[in-house]
Amino acid sequence: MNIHTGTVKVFFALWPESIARRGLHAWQQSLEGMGRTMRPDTLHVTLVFLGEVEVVRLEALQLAAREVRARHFELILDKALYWEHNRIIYAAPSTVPAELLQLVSGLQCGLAMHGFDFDRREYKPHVTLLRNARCDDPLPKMPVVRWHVNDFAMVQGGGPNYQVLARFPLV
Ligand code: 2AM
Repeated sequence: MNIHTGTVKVFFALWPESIARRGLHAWQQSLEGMGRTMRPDTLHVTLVFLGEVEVVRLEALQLAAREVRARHFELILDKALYWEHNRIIYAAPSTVPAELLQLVSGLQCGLAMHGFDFDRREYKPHVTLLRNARCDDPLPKMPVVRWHVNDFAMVQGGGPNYQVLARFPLV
């Protein structure tokens, strides 16, 4: 917590189950040496990023997220890519499931209705695998990771230490 402002950094994310996490960690191992590897237990897909939120509002934030109704889905991560602008290597789906987009827009609507502000940049689902990466050649092909997404999470922290504060089931 920032003791001066009484705030914590918060975001909503998909937090992988162990099979997907292991698959993503295997990708990280085949990319070793290309950058700083993210701790496997912190791998995630951000849904909505709020940034600093007053600690006294965390309960209201959790209640707002609890009202979101969205369907479970399968997320197929099948490509590793490099973003030069922030020097990360990330895992991404070739096809973004409609349910994922509905979850993000449902969450954004719910948060806005309850007076929370969040980052409104174009949504590009990804899992950051390596930071401070350098990559001149095409990345190796990766074995497909099939992730059964049954819930989403409210997470505190800006890395490297994240804490899952609450989980919300999908229907
Ligand atoms: P990144 O992995 O691409 O950096 C915690 O910081 C998570 O929120 C990370 O997944 C990070 O994405 C994402 N994040 C950080 N700042 C963000 C912002 N301003 N807008 C959207 N997502 C952000």
